[in-house]
Amino acid sequence: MNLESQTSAVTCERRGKIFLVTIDNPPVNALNAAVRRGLMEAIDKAESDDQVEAVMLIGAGRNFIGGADIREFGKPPLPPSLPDVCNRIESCSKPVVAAIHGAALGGGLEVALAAHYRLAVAGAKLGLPEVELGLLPGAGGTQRTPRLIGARAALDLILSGRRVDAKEARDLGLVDRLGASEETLTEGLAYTQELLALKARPRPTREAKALEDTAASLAAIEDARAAVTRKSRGRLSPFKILEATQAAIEQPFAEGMRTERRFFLECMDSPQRAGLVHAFFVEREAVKLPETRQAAPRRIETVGIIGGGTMGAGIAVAVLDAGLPVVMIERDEASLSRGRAHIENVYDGLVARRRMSADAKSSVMNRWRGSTTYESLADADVIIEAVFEDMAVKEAVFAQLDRVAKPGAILATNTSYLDIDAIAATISRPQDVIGLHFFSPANVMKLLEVVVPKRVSADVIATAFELAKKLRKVAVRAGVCDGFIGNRVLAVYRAATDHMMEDGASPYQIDKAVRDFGFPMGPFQVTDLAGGDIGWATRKRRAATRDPKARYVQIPDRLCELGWFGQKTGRGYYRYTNGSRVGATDPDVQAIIDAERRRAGITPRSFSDEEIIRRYMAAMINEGANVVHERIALRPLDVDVTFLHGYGFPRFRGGPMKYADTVGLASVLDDIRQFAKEDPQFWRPSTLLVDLVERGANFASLNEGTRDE
Ligand code: 3H9
Repeated sequence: MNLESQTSAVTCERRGKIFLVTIDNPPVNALNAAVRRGLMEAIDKAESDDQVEAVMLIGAGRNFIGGADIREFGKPPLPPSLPDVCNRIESCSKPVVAAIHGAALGGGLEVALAAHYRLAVAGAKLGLPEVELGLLPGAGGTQRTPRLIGARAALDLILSGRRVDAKEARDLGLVDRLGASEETLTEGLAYTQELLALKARPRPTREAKALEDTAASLAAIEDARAAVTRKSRGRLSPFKILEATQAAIEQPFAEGMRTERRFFLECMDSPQRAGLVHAFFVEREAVKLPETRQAAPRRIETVGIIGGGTMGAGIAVAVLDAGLPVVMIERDEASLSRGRAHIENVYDGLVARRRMSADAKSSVMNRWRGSTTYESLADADVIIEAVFEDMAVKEAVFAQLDRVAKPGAILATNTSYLDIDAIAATISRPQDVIGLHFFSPANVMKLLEVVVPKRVSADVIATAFELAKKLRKVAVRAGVCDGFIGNRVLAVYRAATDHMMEDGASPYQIDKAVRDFGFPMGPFQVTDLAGGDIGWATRKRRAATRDPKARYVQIPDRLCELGWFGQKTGRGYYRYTNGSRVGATDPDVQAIIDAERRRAGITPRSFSDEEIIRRYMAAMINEGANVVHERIALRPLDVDVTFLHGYGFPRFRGGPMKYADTVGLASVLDDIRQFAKEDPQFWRPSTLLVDLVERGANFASLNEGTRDE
């Protein structure tokens, strides 16, 4: 018999003695106010219906429940709260079963944990990923999970945010039963029938006993605290997770729930939460573009790669990992076998670390084919060139591609600064030419700048985004200019960094200030890692066109002239002894800096860490604004995503443009105007920044379609 449903987000139906409650709130069944209300009412109904003996919760569509509704964060809370809903489910006088498929994440898993019995089918993903959003599980997750599976396992889940599959969930004790098939409804109903036949009673998780060994539980907290202190310095929610879990050990359930709530609200109010939620949404917004909306992608079944150097091999690994076949072209057999060796090296590393079997490696390598003739690319749907960064070399490659590629094949260049409009103009099919700017190592780095020349067709752009998805990359649309979004902005804040070094801050102080801000490495450590010779080559290339009035710091050139290119030569800004990858400060570098200051007639002054960050960020934000103003980035969010995934920008700050909104654009502009008094040539406020400040607006207002607070 069908019952009237309470809300369309939660529908109820009686199946014999079982009250079937379906959460149906596309796309991921997030627990918005309507779902919460619906769940409350469903339990009330089940309880008051004499014919009902058990309740079963299930999700419609591809997931059980994707979590609390992130779009409600930062808005006034609407009753009932999720902890109240979970408590209501747990206190139901009839057994409640959660039948889980797809995602049961965050609040979704908390709902399942409030049920009395849990079944999961293959393909289910269970987890408490709140920490990724700067939160802690706030609907009993920190109280019920450790009671159910013990403090150590619970902390591992909650602090990592990792998702576990159905089998691991069963092994951990998070679920009681694995479905024999993927038919969640059938499996769930059969399990509930079985429980009824056994006269199973409600079994509140709050009464579970996994925390009984208090000493062992507290030891787990201390171990986790040591790891958090090491890895998550400056972050709020991991520390609050520790405290809330400790409360589960030391406090009665109801008091522990109040403690959890207090910490949850504290995290909710933090700028870190706002930054992380911003990052979550902008990653999804970045792929929503006029072109991806209007055009369907072309087919991608085979990828051709020209060049087997570090970049070409890295791209090949990314493509092979996505399950696609690769045809690699090199100029001769020797270069081809070097290319193959580069790829095999990556997989051999995985095999050595037991992250891949030898069989899996050979089956991946079976998808790789090498050739020294362009004709072998005749069947490729996408061809990516990763040859030497030189216009004449690239043009020669594109002439060959024009000759051999099949009609409709996408011809991509991995250039990091060359004019792609000019490359496209040299062949007969400019509509098929696009930039795919991978970051090194290309099989590891998440960012892919999709660089859009003027004449490219919309379906090529859509295909590039589709390819990025297959490669599990985060793609950002960028326009053509020297450096596109990322490297163009980098060049500016890197110059500001060199100015500070020449004016009196040591590279070591700057690196530390930048790390303390949240970057994994400072700018000089990055230079040492990437190789100082790369920037040196760029500087030489630009020397002829550099504005003679622009300030030019020569310290990096002095180091390069000595052959100090960083880690690979054992010396750079730091000294690397015995192959160490951790550098030591170097008095010789300091002496070179001192000499350069004297040569430039600069009396060094001291910088506070705070001033270093203000200058570093002002330079980044100002050029980010220029990039948006010139439509190299369509929206500020594209700059944010670029920096989050290609440049180690601290995710909890949301990206440079979000950070600018957080500190206030007027204050950033004030800083720039202040700095301009010493160097008006370098510090020129972006027209867009000035305009936004005059209008009292922020960057978020330009992120049409995103949900910033
Ligand atoms: C929490 O639960 C707090 C509680 O402990 C305490 C409360 C008191 N809300 O990723 P997709 C949207 S914190 C609102 O492309 P997929 C997403 O923006 C939450 N919207 O799909 C996108 O919208 P659009 C803990 C959400 O199939 C669309 O759904 N939970 C939410 O690749 C499709 O998303 C999490 O952190 C949400 N919770 O992956 C889980 N989730 O189409 C976060 C998604 O307009 N979510 N959307 O761009 C995920 O991990 C994935 O989205 C999921 C689906 C695996 C669920």
